[in-house]
Amino acid sequence: LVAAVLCTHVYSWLKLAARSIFCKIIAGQIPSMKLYEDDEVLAFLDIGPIAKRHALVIPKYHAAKLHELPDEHLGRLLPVAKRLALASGADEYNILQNNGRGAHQQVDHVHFHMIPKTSPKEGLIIEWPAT
Ligand code: IU
Repeated sequence: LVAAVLCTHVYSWLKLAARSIFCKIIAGQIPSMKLYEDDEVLAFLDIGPIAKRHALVIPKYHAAKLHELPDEHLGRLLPVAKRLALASGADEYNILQNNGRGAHQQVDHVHFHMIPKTSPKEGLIIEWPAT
């Protein structure tokens, strides 16, 4: 039994090690400024923001590029990005999603950027469903 438990741990560690830095953020192994979380999606502040309240929305399912993400895991990504834009109070913002180094993707885990151009509000943490 001990060997089985050990194997399971080593296996899940290896699986995690093989995945992305965002998987480690999801697993809580790397801290992040969380803005929203549910069973499918995590949103957090970008560590290298190009604008105030620059946020990222990621699926918990690991896929490096958008075309590798099964449709059933696409569900709440854009609605959460939209909700973050609303929560930032910005009426001018970019939603960006890069795939591949040549397309400026640095982290191989699907993510949508929400980049406000104007941020009149203080907060970004969102409620779901919206009240
Ligand atoms: P890109 O679309 O893959 O280029 O964007 C990756 C983003 O992930 C970039 O804006 C980084 O600042 C951000 N990021 C992060 O928020 N936390 C991290 O630990 C790492 C990158 I590595």
